[in-house]
Amino acid sequence: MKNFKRYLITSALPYANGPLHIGHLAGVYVPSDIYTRYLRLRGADVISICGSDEHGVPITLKARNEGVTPKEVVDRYHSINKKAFEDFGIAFDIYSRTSNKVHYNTASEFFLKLYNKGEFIEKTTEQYYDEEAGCFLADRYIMGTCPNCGNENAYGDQCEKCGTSLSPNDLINPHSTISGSKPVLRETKHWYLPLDKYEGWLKKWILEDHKEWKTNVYGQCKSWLDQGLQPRAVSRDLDWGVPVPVEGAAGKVLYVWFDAPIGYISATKELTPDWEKYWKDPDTRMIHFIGKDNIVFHCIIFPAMLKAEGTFILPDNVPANEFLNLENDKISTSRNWAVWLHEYLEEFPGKQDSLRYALCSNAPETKDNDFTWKDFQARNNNELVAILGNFVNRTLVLTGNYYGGEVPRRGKTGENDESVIREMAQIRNRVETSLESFRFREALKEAMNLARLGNKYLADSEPWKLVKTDPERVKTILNIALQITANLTIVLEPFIPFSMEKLRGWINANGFTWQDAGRDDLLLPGHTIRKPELLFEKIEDSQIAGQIEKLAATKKSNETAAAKVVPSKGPVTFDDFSRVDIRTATVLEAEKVPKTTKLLKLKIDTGLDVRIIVSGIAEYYEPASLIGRQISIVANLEPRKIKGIESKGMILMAEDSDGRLVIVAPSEKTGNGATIK
Ligand code: B3M
Ligand code: ZN
Repeated sequence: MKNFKRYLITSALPYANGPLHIGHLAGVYVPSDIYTRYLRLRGADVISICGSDEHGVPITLKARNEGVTPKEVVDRYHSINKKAFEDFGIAFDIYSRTSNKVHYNTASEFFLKLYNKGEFIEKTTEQYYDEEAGCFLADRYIMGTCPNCGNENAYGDQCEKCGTSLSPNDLINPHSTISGSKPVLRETKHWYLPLDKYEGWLKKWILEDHKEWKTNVYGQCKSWLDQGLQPRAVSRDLDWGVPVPVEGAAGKVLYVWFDAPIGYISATKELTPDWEKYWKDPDTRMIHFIGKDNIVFHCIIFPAMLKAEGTFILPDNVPANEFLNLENDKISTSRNWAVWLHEYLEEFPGKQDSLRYALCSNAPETKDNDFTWKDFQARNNNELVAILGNFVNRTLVLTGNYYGGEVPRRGKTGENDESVIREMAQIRNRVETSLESFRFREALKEAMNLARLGNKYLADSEPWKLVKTDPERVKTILNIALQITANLTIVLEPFIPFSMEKLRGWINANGFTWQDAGRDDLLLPGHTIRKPELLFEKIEDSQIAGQIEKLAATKKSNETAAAKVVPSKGPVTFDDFSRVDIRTATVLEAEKVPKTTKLLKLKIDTGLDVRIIVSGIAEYYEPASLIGRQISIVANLEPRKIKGIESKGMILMAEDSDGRLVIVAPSEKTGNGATIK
């Protein structure tokens, strides 16, 4: 790998439209913090940048729902989130915000530079407009049916069900999320970044030059690039955001995904007058920590913007994580299905490291993972308390008891002592290799193995028994145990910084660097240590039961709420209804649509004909289980191409409030083509 002079670490700017939860920490901020702390320990020139993303529809929608201004929303959550990061020891050098003046200037200048270089395409197109609310409907202001999977609640920018990225014009039966009305098309002008122009360059830069990127990241990039890139609008008709800084752009702002990544640059400017060396010197290594839903923006769109601008460096790696679930269910702000950081701290005061530890041990690095309270308790009690805490406590207490807190001199060492010293000498290399490849779970495991080694060493050599018969030997054992303890303060610092700070205080040692890890002479004979307190406390069953009950109550209230508020669709005429041709049919063949997770291609006998229908039920039904099964279909729905397959009609399903689908079928067998009325 190239030798870099300095590091620029960025962490995704969270939207300031709600508080932070464990998913944020596990996916983005604990990993970026671990990496930054490690680099700092190495003495590297590193800055860690973050801040609030304060623009975009997520903010204005929240404001509208609460009947307050967007500014009130972002002010509130900016300070809540800034505090939560500080409380959890996420050590950014700056936590800025995209509503700052520096950011407005930086983002406008960036846009203007591209504009003046002729990098944008200016296009007037027809877009949906809400006549009642008097505004264009961008992104999440418009909902409708997903053309890909039939989900009726797809947003104008994305269908959350099948993950397809959409534009409002793709939606079937669109409606405004502001007024609920059916929008009309109106002309409007926007600026587009011609991503297609960068396709060849991006293919080489990512697919050839960055084969080392994590497979989940590389794979997503490849799939985007294989599908071919289209020009992408970088402006929106909204009144909240950075105004488009050119003539004739009244009422238009920069698209939030255009301005937000520029926020990394603005925050650096705010942090240091020397910002250019971090952004423009190719000897800087820039790394973006993000969640998987942000991959395309950080690996394709932002790099294309930077390339178009021409004077900035590009990210060297983008170690995106997958998602964390909570007790087997997707974390969701609207359903309050989350562990909120500020609530955690109220309920487990002072136990930041327990959460950091559990989240890192179980981080969703290669696939989505599940956080459970039981696992959290087990990690705390069986690992932090029983292994690390126990080892440190025994070592420090015995040193206090036997030698008044003075580090004893090592005498003659035997094979077991030597082997422990040899193992310890490997620790730096082991942890470092994992950290450098962004495998933080593995790195933490390696670091904890040193505590395991220490624990076993004490258990095997039993100094508390030997002290009467062989006091010289006990000095050797405790000297080595103290070296292990000192090493732990180095290799565990990136993961559990609060506890390691305490431990450094107890052993009176603050100046170690990463390069010291592995040494067996960190604490010299005669150096004094202090009386320790408990490093970790057990978490009781009753506390865990309390958390589980709280979630059960949330689930229950969501269910009642969902049952109550299934919105009615408003009346249709009998004529309208009878124009829908619903009938029975039988599945003849069923297979998965390649490269999709949700779609099945079904060949069915409708009584009228044999035809193909593509349906989004692959998650709920095995293809083989459907063959021979009777179903109900809308037979006269206009044919539609889905993933290149002509789908003629739609299968009727019942969808519960969790989005689970079941087939609606005649309760007894009837002929194919029987009409349903
Ligand atoms: N605010 C999206 C998110 O929170 C977005 C990240 C911006 S990073 C430049 O998922
Ligand atoms: Zn969809």
